[in-house]
Amino acid sequence: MKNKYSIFSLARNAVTYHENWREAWRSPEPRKGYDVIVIGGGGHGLATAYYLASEHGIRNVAVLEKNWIGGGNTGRNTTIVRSNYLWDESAHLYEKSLRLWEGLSQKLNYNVMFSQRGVMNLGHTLQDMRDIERRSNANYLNGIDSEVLRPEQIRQIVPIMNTSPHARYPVLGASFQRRGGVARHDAVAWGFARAADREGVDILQNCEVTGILRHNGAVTGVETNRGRIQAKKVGVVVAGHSSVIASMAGLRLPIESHPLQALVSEPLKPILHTVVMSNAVHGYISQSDKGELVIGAGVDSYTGYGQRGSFSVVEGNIGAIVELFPVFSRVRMLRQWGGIVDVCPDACPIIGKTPIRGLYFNCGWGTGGFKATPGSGWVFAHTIARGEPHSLNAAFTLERFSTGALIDEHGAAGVAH
Ligand code: FAD
Ligand code: PYC
Repeated sequence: MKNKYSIFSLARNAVTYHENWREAWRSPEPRKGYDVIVIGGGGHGLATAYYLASEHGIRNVAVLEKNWIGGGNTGRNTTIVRSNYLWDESAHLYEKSLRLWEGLSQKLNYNVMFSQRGVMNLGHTLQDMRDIERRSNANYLNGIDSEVLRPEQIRQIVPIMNTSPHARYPVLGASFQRRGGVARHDAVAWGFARAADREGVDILQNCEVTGILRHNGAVTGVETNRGRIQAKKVGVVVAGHSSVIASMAGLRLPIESHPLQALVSEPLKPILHTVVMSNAVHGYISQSDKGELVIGAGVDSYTGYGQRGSFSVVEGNIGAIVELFPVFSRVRMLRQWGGIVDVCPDACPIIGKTPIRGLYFNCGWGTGGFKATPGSGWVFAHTIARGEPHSLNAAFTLERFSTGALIDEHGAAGVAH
C-alpha cells in the first residue's frame, strides 16, 4: 500500500495549496544516547544507518550531519557509477555496490534515477591500451561485464567524438562497461534518508560533532554543538573531513584532502548518450537528463579544505574536452564547484575498526566513492553491527598501511589522484 500514500497525497496537496505535506523524514531532538551514532549525513552515512536498521535490526541509531544531508560530496559529485576495478578486492566491493544500485529505486521506493547508459574509459597510448586490456580481462575473470572497443566501435556509440589519428592524443581504443552509468545524486541521499527514517533512525541536521568521547580505550559518545550524546558505537563517514574527526580521537590517518572540481554547461538537446572518461587527457563528460554537460578532471594538486579549486584545472579540463569534442567548443558553462576528497596512498578506502574500541571509520574513497554508496553502507553496517568486517571489506583495513598489503587502484580510479 506504499503507493496509496503517494497517489492520494498528490491530490490532497494539490487542493491544500501544497501546505502540510508530510515531511520525508522527521527532525527530532537528539536523544541522550543511541546504540550507534553515524557521523556524516552523506549517502554513505545514510546508507549505513538504513542497512543497520533494515539488515541488522539496530534501530536506535542517529545520523549526525553538521549541515544539511547530501550537502557534501554526495551533492557535489558527477555521479558516475561503474565496477570495472583491477584487483579482486575492489572489483568485488564495487560490483556488490553496482548490484545494489540495480535494485535501489525499488528497495527504497524512491526513484534514484539510476541510468545504465554505459561508461567508456579511453586509451590514448599503447600503454593505456595494455592497461585497459589487462583490467578488462581481470573484470571478465571476476564476472564483471567489460568490453575493449576499437576506434570504429567507439565512433558508432559516440559519433561526435574526435577519433582522428591526427588528434594530439589520438583515441586508440577504450574499455566499455555497459552496466555502468549515472544516478541522481540528491535523490540517493533523500531516498536513503526517508527509508532510514521510516526504520526509526533519527536524522539530526545542523548537528556538528566537535569531539569524540572515550573512556578506557573505548568510545562512549560524541560532543556536538547540540550537546553531548552517548553511544555504544560510533561510525565516522565524513568524506573530506576524515582526518579532522580522527584527530578529535587522537588518531592519524594516511589521508590527504584535495579539492576536486566539476562544472556543468547550459542544457542541450540529447547528444551524448554514454559517459566518456579519459585519464590521460584529464577530462570526463556525460550529459544529464536535464541536458547539461557534466564535466570534470583530476584533483587540484594542493591540499586544502576550500570547496572551490583553482582556475588552471578548469582551463586544462575544458581544453581536453574540446579536443575530444570540438562540437562543444561554443557551449557556455553554467556553474562550477568543488568538493574535498580524502585520498589514501593506494587510491582505495579504509572501512573498519580503529585502535579505539567501538569507533569505526569509513573514509578515503577519494574521487570515486559515489558509485560505492550502497555497497559501502551495506558493508559498513555489517562491520559496525557484528564488530568485524564482512569478507567484502576485510582487506580495506587501516593496518594495511603498516603491513604493506596495499591495493593499488590508481589505474582504475579513472580520475587522477
Ligand atoms: P559526503 O557526501 O561528503 O558526506 C559526508 C558528510 O559529513 C558531509 O555532509 C559533511 O557535512 C559531514 N560532516 C563533516 N564533518 C562533520 C562533523 N564534524 N559533524 C557532522 N557532520 C560532518 N565518485 C564517483 O563514484 N563517481 C563520480 O563521478 C564522482 N565524481 C566526483 C566529482 C566531484 C567534483 C567530487 C568532489 C567527488 C566525486 N566523487 C565521485 C566522489 C564522491 O562524491 C564521494 O566519494 C562520495 O560522495 C562520498 O560520500 P560520503 O557520503 O562519504 O560523503
Ligand atoms: O570514479 O568513475 C569515477 C569518477 C568519475 C569522475 C569522478 N570519479
